[in-house]
Amino acid sequence: MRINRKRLEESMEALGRVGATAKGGLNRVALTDDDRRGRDLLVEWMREAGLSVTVDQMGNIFGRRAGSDGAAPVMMGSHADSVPTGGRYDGQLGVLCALEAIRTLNDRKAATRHPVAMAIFTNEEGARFQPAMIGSGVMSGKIPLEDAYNARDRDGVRLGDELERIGYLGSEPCIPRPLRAYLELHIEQGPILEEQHLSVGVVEGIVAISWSRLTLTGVQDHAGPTPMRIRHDALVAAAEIVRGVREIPRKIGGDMVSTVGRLDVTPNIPNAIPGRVSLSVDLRAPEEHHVTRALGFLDRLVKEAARVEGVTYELDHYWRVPRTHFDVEVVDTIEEAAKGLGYGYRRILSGAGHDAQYMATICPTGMIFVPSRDGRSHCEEEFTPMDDIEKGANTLLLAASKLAGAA
Ligand code: HGY
Ligand code: MN
Ligand code: MN
Repeated sequence: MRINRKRLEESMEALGRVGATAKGGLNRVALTDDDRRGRDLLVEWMREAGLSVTVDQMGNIFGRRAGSDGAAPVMMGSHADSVPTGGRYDGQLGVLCALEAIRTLNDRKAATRHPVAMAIFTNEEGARFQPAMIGSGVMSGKIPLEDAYNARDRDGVRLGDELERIGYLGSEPCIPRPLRAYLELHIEQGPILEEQHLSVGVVEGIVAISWSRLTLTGVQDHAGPTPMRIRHDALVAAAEIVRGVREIPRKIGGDMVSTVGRLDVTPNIPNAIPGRVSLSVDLRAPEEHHVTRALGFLDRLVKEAARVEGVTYELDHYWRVPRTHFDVEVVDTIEEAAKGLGYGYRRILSGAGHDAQYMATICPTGMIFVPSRDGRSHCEEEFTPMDDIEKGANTLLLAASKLAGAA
């Protein structure tokens, strides 16, 4: 049993046109009209594949293919939202490979003991609404539903209102359900598989992640007459902090990474001293205690930079996802599938967060990676060769069929 490469490629093309950028990337940010169009297309395809489709309170979309007994389903999935000017593979590839696996089971009229399901999780990217992985975060009981509904984008728009506006505020309770396993295919978003000329990554786990938001308040003033000696410039303090955040991985060691990805300046004009700056800090490491130590460094760094410049600050470490270890049996099943298919593979750790990180807290979970050209992602250059996608999708199909007890 192998997936239908041409059909998968056609689905990738069609879905990739929804929110496509001129440079071949994707701009399909969560709960926008393009996200709705993408969701509508996927729901149409899921229904055509004979799945019973439900939408839960967080707009997570589920499709279910009946099994021969009432056992807990084997679920495959990922997300369909992208970062702004992102790529056409992050998330949507996992959703389409899940659909293609189900379509292939249908082609073969394959009976499975466990039902086979697929999932499309809301706002995995955390680009518009923070934090990331919010749909699976609520479903796994880690993020309260009301907190998710009250998340606001930079224009102050509420997530709950947007779900309603695009018609995906479902009634199904967004709660943990019994699952035999959850499998997610995803692009690696790093350079390892390509460097080692391998097609499949058998993912053993995901790094620990922490997101903080910092607001620095100085004294907004005129850029001309205000003497340097009396300035309290929020952007100068922020600059010190950005440099310091970059230094944290060198101080901590290991494979820690740190990023200031967002920085907003007020009033952000040439002739006013910045009165307020808000910025994001993303810290990740394979070792949980490294993230904890890094947050201690960050606290001290911010306190000192604010003191020197005479500004005040609010620092909120608002999101933390622990280091994730995937289920041994599921990881082994994925490895056996890749080995049995004769594909070049290796075990690998994910540096990116995924819905599988939350799903791993409620059911046996594993992931399959396919290579990213030049390791690039969260950019329009994101690309994965179709040969590798086909191998990843066949590995997913085989592992899911095995776990579902295909006849
Ligand atoms: O942040 C992440 O790692 C994922 O892309 N949401
Ligand atoms: Mn993703
Ligand atoms: Mn992503």
